[in-house]
Amino acid sequence: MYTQLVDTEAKRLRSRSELSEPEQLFQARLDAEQKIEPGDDMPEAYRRTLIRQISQHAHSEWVGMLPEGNWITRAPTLARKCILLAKVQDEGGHALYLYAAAETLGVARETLIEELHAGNAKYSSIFNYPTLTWADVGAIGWLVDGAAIMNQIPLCRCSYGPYARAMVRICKEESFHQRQGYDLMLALCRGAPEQKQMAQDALDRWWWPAVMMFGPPDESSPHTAQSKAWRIKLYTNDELRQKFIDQSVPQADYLGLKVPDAALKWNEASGHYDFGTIPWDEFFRVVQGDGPCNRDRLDTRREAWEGGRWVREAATAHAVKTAARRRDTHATAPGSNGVSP
Ligand code: BYC
Repeated sequence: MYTQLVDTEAKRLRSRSELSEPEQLFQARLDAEQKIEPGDDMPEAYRRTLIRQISQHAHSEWVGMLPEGNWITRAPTLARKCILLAKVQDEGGHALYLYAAAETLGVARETLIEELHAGNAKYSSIFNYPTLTWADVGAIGWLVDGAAIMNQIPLCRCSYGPYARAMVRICKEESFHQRQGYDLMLALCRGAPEQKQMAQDALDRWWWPAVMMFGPPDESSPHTAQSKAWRIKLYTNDELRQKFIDQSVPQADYLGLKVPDAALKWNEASGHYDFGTIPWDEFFRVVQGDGPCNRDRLDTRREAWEGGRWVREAATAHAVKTAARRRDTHATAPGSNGVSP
């Protein structure tokens, strides 16, 4: 019934008058800020865009457990270990809500995971960088979760109901993650000079990758215009990036750390920070699979999937047996429709 709304050849958003009648009706629902639910009629391109974005988001959470998980055994105190363990478990939970949200669009979780393991699915570029010191755990919480919240708070109001609802809980947890990261950085910055230096080194390495998490610049983002029209995205990549920089620079000042950007300067007229050249070549290299840890991340996920196969099989067998036992008990219970004792 629907034709594709995006002219992918020209990357041009079709004007309202070019839409078919069902497409116009669908757009009117979005413009009225109505939520779209799983059983609703929707253009095929809207459905595919959501599967693409939600599954990439789920994979990011899933792979995103690895850089920090690497530090659980080496956290410096019991309290820090418990906090980090809880945070990494949360990320696993986020992946599960998001895979479930994607499944409401008619795609199986196993198919999405196979695509990830085959190297055909994207996940956030940020997780292809190594965590070299304990301070990296702080930098990830502060900057990576900080960037994630900036991007994800608007998603709580996006047009697809299951995605928007999943994001509400995810954002609450991300907010705790961001605070634990900043608290960790603060402890290091108030500690010995060597600890402060470790925090500065982590900021130097994570700043630009975090700035690039928001995606390519608006002029080279193929999906933003259509995703905004569909109210999947409420802000562009550059708008969110600017908000993130404006929020993070005073936080770095408070820590007594220097953001590694010589061109960074408050612009009184615009009310925003001006910033230097973003290393986009690096971003595209990482997204295309050639970052410092891309191969390692996928190998680890594949090994975990294979290593956990017996657990999935045992859990499934247990569920089948339990269901059969429940059916038998029900069938033989007095007053049931089964055979009376
Ligand atoms: N990395 O037209 P664009 C977390 C791809 S998890 C890799 O702007 P769109 C956390 C993009 O997919 C954080 N690829 O696309 C977890 C597209 O490729 P395809 C994850 C990227 O979708 C654990 C192409 O570039 N957050 O916070 O309109 C521990 C063109 O881009 C990236 C989400 O997933 C990237 N950074 O906008 C701690 C949020 N950026 O599909 C923390 C939900 C772009 O054409 N997702 N690409 O092959 C979104 O909001 C949007 O999908 C994006 C990209 C803003 C990311």
